[in-house]
Parts: sequence; structure tokens; C-alpha cells
Amino acid sequence: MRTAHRTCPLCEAVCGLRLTLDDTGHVTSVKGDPDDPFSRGFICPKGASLGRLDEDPDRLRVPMIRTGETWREVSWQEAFRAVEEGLSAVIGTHGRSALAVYVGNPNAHSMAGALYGGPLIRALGTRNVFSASTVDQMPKHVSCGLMFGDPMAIAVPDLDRTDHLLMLGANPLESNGSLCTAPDFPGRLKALRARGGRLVVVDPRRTRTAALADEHLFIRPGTDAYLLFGIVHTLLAEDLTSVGVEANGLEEVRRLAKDFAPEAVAPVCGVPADRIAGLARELAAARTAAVYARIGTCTAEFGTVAQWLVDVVNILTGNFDRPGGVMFAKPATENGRRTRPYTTGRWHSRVRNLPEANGELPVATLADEIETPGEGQIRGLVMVAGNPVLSAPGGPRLDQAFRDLDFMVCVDPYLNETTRHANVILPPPRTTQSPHYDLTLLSFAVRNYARFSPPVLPLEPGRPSEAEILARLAMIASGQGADADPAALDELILDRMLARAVETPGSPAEGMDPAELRASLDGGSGAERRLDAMLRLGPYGLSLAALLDAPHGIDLGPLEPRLAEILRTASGKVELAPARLVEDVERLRDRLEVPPAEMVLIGRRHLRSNNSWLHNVEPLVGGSNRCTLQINPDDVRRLGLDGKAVVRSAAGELVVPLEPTDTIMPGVVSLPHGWGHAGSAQPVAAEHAGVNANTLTDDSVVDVPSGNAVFNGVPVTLGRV
Ligand SMILES: Nc1nc2c(c(=O)[nH]1)N[C@H]1C(S)=C(S)[C@@H](COP(=O)(O)OP(=O)(O)OC[C@H]3O[C@@H](n4cnc5c(=O)[nH]c(N)nc54)[C@H](O)[C@@H]3O)O[C@H]1N2
Ligand SMILES: Nc1nc2c(c(=O)[nH]1)N[C@H]1C(S)=C(S)[C@@H](COP(=O)(O)OP(=O)(O)OC[C@H]3O[C@@H](n4cnc5c(=O)[nH]c(N)nc54)[C@H](O)[C@@H]3O)O[C@H]1N2
Ligand code: SF4
Ligand SMILES: [Mo]
Repeated sequence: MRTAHRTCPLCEAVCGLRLTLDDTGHVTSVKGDPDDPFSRGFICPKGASLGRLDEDPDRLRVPMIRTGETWREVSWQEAFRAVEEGLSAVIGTHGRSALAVYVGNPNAHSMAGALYGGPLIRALGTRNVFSASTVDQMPKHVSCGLMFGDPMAIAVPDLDRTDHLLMLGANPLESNGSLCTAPDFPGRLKALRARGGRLVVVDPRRTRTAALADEHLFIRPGTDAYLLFGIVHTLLAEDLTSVGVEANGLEEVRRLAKDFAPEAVAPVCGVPADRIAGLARELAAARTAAVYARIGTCTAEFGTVAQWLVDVVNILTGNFDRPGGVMFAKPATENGRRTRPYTTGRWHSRVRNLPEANGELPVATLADEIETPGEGQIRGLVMVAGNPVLSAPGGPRLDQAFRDLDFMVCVDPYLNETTRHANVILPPPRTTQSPHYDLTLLSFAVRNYARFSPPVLPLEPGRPSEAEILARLAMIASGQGADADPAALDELILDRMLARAVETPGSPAEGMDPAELRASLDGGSGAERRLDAMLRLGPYGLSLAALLDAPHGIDLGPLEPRLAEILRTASGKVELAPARLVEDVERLRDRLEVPPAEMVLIGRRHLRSNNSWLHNVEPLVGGSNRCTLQINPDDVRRLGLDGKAVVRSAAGELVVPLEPTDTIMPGVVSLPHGWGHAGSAQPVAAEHAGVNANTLTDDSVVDVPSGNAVFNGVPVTLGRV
């Protein structure tokens, strides 16, 4: 028996875990790590099942090659050679513009994804770059990019100190938080209330988070931008503002807000006008307050405008970049933030002319780019940790489109709805065999913190780590062949990083000898050595060795004001009214006149689920974790439904079991995404198949400034089966 401590990679809460393993390496128990200064022993059912997931017998252990419908296990060498052949054929015949890459959500949770995703994308040399960001948080990146000059400059609510939290479109009691890294989010919310603070939740469903709040307000899906504009209008009309940061554009915001008085927006969003004004007055009156909005407000038709208005409210009430308001984390690996001011639309998608954002094109147009013939049509696809057949709008269309590709390679531990279309699958090793550091999520933490988890179990001989798999893919894509040594890529990247650091004024390495620095780096792999370099060059002067000495993690203190360091706008000030967003207000204003759909669809998350890929873990499926359509009992009666219903949208139709509940507002139905495993090669998932919610979501509709998919507020009709 032995104990190992590591960070849970399954959601954004980064909980510390304590694993017990027997001498065969079998994980016998997983508990919360009581000595982790950030998570203090918190764990959820997913974390507790990490051993089951890690040891899932249906995980792929060796690479797979498909010929027609037949899969065979192959050696790593054969697999990489097949990738080289497949990619070279596409490049040779159609050029690099026929290549595409999709990086999915787990890349945000893995060291390999964070360190090798960028190099892989650059090596592919294509503008067909897609990721789960455009079915998720791209609106936040775009609004922060335009307001602060850096798309990663995302301020998080100072959960542990705020006196008043207004939360829209988030349900951290199920999701455990997002773009707000906060282990034991539920406990932190309870602590907020226990210290006399106030929590207000805005959601079309009375969620478990809403049940914990002082007040819950139903909102008609897709209308948060109106509600937020009503708040901005009140703050300005009643002179309740106390802007504490240097900002341009206040007069422009005042002009725009004129049309969005609470009385004007109340009929659209379904929140009474006096409550909208009340929300504004409470935010202004609170000693400190934070507005936090998440997925429900992002994956909506006015996602970017809503994200922008969240920060406008935080700024107008004087709560931006100050304790108790919203603040920026300072991660231990931060160095060399972007210097050029942010812009979007540097290029456009070929078929629908949708603008690039963050160097990516919208997933909502991936199927168009595969299906539409012509120069630049996608013929080859590299997929890393994604399942867009279940996660992207119009998923079934992608399911068809993937069949027509000339070549597809997936890096994924499972044979699933998406990877079944691959020609080659390269499975990463188990979590317990992989090093872990949260390069991405700690940028959004509510307390500064660092924790490194070395691998608990060794790799089988000859088996590459996920870092090596991605490095080899990058080297193949750049023409260095299937047998190139992946370590060369790390060396190249380290050379560049250190050369830049020694020349950067103020860097801890300024004026040092890069070769000496290089020789002093620790780590059992190129990935670890790169992490060591990033830590040493980071703001706390940490190192891999220091983190190995602190297996429970290091608390780096509460967040501190740092807007001046963060700002990257051309003006050097916060831009309160960026032109691209002002433009989109026109669209918002026009929509005030359009009568709302009678019935709309939204999504939801369940504590024991994780997008599409935990449904093969027996203890996590079943019970209340089911793919049902939540519907208000009044709607069931009104429509004469019974048991099941046919749901139709502009994109498709589904038959779904109904779950009548008065926790959802009338006129709204909710279906979770990530299901639809009928016929899956994963037997447990197949038994709990559910249906693919993205059959109903429409890839022709996007949030205009970001190109983000729209999952909430999808017009549907319901009928008897
Ligand atoms: N257990 C679990 N945890 C997860 C995941 C998971 O699948 N399962 N997924 C992870 C991922 S990828 C993400 S991005 C995060 C997301 O984390 P959260 O943003 O907290 O996501 P949800 O739990 O889906 O909560 C979104 C809420 O928005 C509400 N909503 C829907 N439409 C609207 C609207 O128009 N306006 C408003 N105001 N509310 C609306 C929904 O009813 C729902 O309660 O969770 C992460 N954590
Ligand atoms: N209707 C609707 N659709 C949605 C949403 C919604 O709210 N409603 N939410 C959206 C959101 S927020 C997100 S983030 C997306 C997620 O969209 P995706 O990222 O496309 O989908 P996931 O289901 O997270 O699939 C992750 C894949 O990665 C694999 N995987 C897991 N761990 C690893 C690993 O360590 N390495 C590698 N290489 N692979 C791994 C899994 O087997 C799985 O195939 O879904 C979006 N889709
Ligand atoms: S809350 Fe998230 S990080 Fe914590 S144990 Fe659960 S899945 Fe893991
Ligand atoms: Mo997400």
C-alpha cells in the first residue's frame, strides 16, 4: 500500500486528491487531500471515481488503425508512420490549407495540451484551427481582449471576500465552477452567506445553486445582455457609479444604455423592471460586489455583449480590480504576456466568412468547411481530446462530414462517437501515469496557488507520454518524419524561451547565460523541464524542485490589484466601449422588437457528468444523472404530453423522456449535452445512451463578434410521440 497526492484533472476546481494504491498499482481509494491549502479536503463524486476512470478496461491501451469498419491494434511506430503517410498525402495533394485541427476541453486540464497544443497548431500551418473555446468561453475572451487588450485578462469574482455576488448562467453546485477556479465552490458560497454576504442567482432553472441563494430570479434564456443593460442603464440614470479605473468610452456607454431602461428590457427577459433596477441599486450599495456570469450567458446569441456588460457593471460600481470585487489571478508560470493590442477578424472562414478570434475559427462552421468543395476544403483533421459529434452544434452533421475526410487522426483514450471516424487513434496514458500542472486554470483562480503532481505510476516500456505523442505529431506535421526525436522540440522551445528571457528587462533571468540556465533545469521529461523554466521565470521564482517539496501545493496568497500590469490596450486605459461591441448593440436593439419564441431549449450539467466522456464509469451514471428533458408541469398539461415528447428545432428532431419539474420556468425546456451513445464501443455508456442534444442546436446561428455557438435559447416545438 502507498499514498500519492495529486491534482484532480476532471474539472476546473483543481482539488487536491489523496490516492491509495496497492503494490500492483491498483488505486484502492481516492479521498480529498486535507493538507491542500486551496481545496482543504474537498472532493466530489467525480474525483472519488478517478481510480475507476483511470482503470476503465474500455480505455484504449495501444494505438488503433481503422481499415473500413475494422480496427486493429498496432505498434506506436506503425501508428506514427500511418499518420505521416496520411498527413503527407493530404498536404501533397491539397496543400496545408486542407488540414484542420480541433482541440477539445481536456486540453485545458492537461500539461501536455497546454505545452504542445500551440506548437502542434503552428506545425500544421493551417488557419483551420478549431477548439472547444467556440462552444464555450470565446465571448469572454473577445470581450476581455477588446476591453483590456488581452483575451486571457479575465477577472474572477473575489469569492472569499465579496459582500455581494450576482451570478448569472452558472451552476457551480453541479459544475464546481468555471472561469473561476475555486475548489469547494459550494463551501465558499455558504461562507459568503455565513459572513452576512448576499448571493443572487439568475437562471431559467431553480438550480441547487439558486436554492442556496438569498434570491433567485428566473430569466428568459438568451436575454442576459438585456438584463445587464438594464442594470447599466439604472446605474447611470440614478448616478450610482463610482468608476475606479482609468477608462475610455463612458459617454458612449451612456448613449447606448439609453434604449435599455428596465421597463424596456423587462418584457424581453422576463425579470420585473423594479427588480432589475433593484439589482443595480444593491450592487452599487454593497460594500463590495461582484458580477459573475458563465456558460448560460456565453453560449447565447448575444454572448459577447453579455460578457462585456458584466465587466462594465463591475467597473461602473467600482468593483473592478479590488478586493471583494472581481480581480486577476497571478499564476506562478506567468511570463511574457502578449504585447500587441488585441483584435479579431484578422482572417475569415472560407465558406461563411466568419471572423477569426484568438487565432481560431468557429466550430459552428467546421462542417461547412469539410463539406463545401473548392480550394481550402478541409480534407485532413487532427483531433486532440475532443468529441464534437456530441459537443458541437449540429453534431449529427459533423458525424456525416467526418466520414468524408481523406484522413483523420485522434489523440484520445476512447473509441467514441467522434474517434470512430479516425484512421488512427493514439491513446494517451492514464492520468496516474502523467505529470500534472494546471498551466491554464490557475490563471483564473480565486487565490494564487501552485501545485505539481508527478506521475504516480511509470509508463509501460515503449509507451509515449501524451506530451511525446503531441510533440511527435507536431514534428510529423512540420515534415520531420515519424521517427524524429520528440525531445528536439522541447530543446528548441527551451532555447527560444531562455534566449528571450535573458534579454528581457526585469526578467529574473536578465543578463544570465542561457546555457547555464539550461543546464540547471530539473525534470524527468522535456515537458517537466519546460515547466521548471516557466516557474523559475515566473513572478514567484518557484521551481519544479520547490513544488516537488510541497506535494500538497503552495498557497501564494489572496489576489491583489494588478490591472496596470495586465492592461494591453493601445490607449493604456480600459476600453469601455470597443467599436466591435458597440456595433453589435445594434443587433441587440433590433431584437427588442422581435416577439420571443413560445418554447426554447437550454442545457444543464449534472454533478456526476463531464461533457461527453464520463458515461462509461458505472458509479457515475444512472440515478438523477440522466438524459431527460426538464419541462414545467404547466407546459406538459398545456401541450397534452405524456412520458415522452418529440422535440423539433430548425436543425433536427429528437424523442426524449420528459422530466416534469417546477424548478424550470414555463416556456423553457432543458436537455443536458454529451449524451447519445447508442451503439458505442463503451458498454456502460451504450447502456445509458441518452440522445445527442446537439441534434437540436443550430450551427447556422452564432454570437456574431465571437462566432461562438448558441446552445441556450434555441427555439423548439414539442409534440406527442
Ligand atoms: N459536473 C460537471 N461539471 C462540469 C462540466 C460537466 O459537464 N459536468 N463541464 C465543465 C465545463 S466544460 C464547463 S464550461 C463548466 C460550465 O460551468 P457552469 O457555467 O456553471 O455550467 P452549468 O452547470 O451548465 O450552469 C449553467 C447554468 O446556466 C443556466 N442557463 C441556461 N441558459 C441561460 C440563460 O440564457 N441565462 C442564464 N442566466 N442562465 C442560463 C442553466 O440553467 C444552468 O443552470 O462546467 C465544467 N464542470
Ligand atoms: N448543447 C450543448 N453543447 C455543449 C455544451 C452545452 O452546454 N450545451 N457545452 C460545451 C462546452 S462548455 C464544452 S467545453 C464542450 C466540450 O467539447 P469537447 O471538448 O469536444 O468534448 P468533451 O466531451 O469534453 O470530449 C473530450 C474528449 O477528450 C477525451 N479525453 C479525456 N481526457 C483526455 C486526455 O487526458 N487526453 C486526451 N488526448 N483526450 C482526453 C475524451 O475521451 C473525449 O473524447 O462541449 C460543448 N457542448
Ligand atoms: S470538484 Fe472537480 S476537481 Fe474537485 S474532485 Fe470534483 S471533479 Fe475533481
Ligand atoms: Mo466548457
